[in-house]
Amino acid sequence: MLATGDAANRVSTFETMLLLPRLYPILDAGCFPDANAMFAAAEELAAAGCTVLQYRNKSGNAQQMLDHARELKARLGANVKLIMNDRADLCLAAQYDGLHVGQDDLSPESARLLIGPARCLGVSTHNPEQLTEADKTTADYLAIGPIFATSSKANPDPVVGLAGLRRARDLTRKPLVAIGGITRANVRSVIEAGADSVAVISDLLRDPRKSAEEFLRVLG
Ligand code: TZP
Ligand code: MG
Repeated sequence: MLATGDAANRVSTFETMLLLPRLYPILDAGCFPDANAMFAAAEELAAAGCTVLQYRNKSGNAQQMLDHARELKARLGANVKLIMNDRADLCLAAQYDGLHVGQDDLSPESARLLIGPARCLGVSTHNPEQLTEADKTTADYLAIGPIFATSSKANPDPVVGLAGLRRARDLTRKPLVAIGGITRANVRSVIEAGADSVAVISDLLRDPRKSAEEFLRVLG
């Protein structure tokens, strides 16, 4: 286990950069009519070349979430790394590659105690103060958002905009994921403002394979 003082040594490790490609799709169970539609979308995203997916479910119970998580892992195989949203317990039970926590979840250090040093840990932030705090932890990457208005999140924090993203870029050397309202039409501006990666829900829902291929083309 790394001591807190070693957090800086985890910054931009080769492993994290490999794990964190430019496109970071989030599979939000609430955006699909049923689980099979979500599994099919996941397979389409993998076929398009996505190598990391986050599983997010704000309304399922633990057993439903674990069943979904295991099915995603079984269908996608070892070439797609899987990140569990919110739940360290389900990250471990489903043997996922990483965990993503927000400001109302376990603290990054508590999450790290549970998932251990080898799994990837991401932390959501919404303003410079939160980002600066998260930067001091053993998080492997930080997320900042919403960059633009989003309808995929209940009670979203205020939009940070591209100016907020540029400021966030100046505050951390950790890999930075931009999230919130990112589409094929605006993704280039998000990368130019300093994001290493973009997390996307809604602009991957309709024809996931084609949409992901178009994102990946723009992202180079
Ligand atoms: N956190 C900040 S914005 C957001 C989350 C989970 C939702 C992003 O979804 P979309 O549809 O890409 O705006
Ligand atoms: Mg959360």
